[in-house]
Amino acid sequence: MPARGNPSVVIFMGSDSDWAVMGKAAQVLEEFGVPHLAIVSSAHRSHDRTVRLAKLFTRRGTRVFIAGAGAAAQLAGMLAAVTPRPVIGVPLASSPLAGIDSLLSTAQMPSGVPVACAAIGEAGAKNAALLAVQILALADRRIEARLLAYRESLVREVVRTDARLQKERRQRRSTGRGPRR
Ligand code: RP5
Repeated sequence: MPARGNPSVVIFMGSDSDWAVMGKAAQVLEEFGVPHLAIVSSAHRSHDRTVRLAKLFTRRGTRVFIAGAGAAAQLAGMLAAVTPRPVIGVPLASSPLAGIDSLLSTAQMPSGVPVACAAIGEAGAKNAALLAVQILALADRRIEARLLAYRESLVREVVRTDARLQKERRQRRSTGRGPRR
């Protein structure tokens, strides 16, 4: 059982085949310097172990759980049922239904046991990690400062890409080739 340490965030995955996408969540947490663990444990194939691990990490002080799963994705809901900590679900497009199945399975929790549901796939994995960082930032000024710096970097990136577009358009107009976009 991967029970070492006191990670602030634990990422659960239903299968190791989910890692290609869920690794993006781990990467974001790494970038923000958030102690985390990534664990393969299925809601269906290893339900007792999944519940035991969720309870163990709750006792150890894990603040947020992230659950990435595809198909009939019960993983996030199962974690939410056994921990009072926030659970963020990431629906994965690993079945012939391309994530619509896991989106509905993750989002449609009955009243009383909430799961925060991110977008399908890679954007959802990254956003789940960012949302976890935002939750941690409520009680950690250093993480909040990193988050604000990250947000500023997003603005700079938009300004940079807009400046590139404006320059391209000016050049096209001045060479008489007309705007392409
Ligand atoms: C889900 O079934 C997993 O989360 C995964 O997305 C999907 C397929 O799992 P594998 O058959 O690749 O192990 O439970």
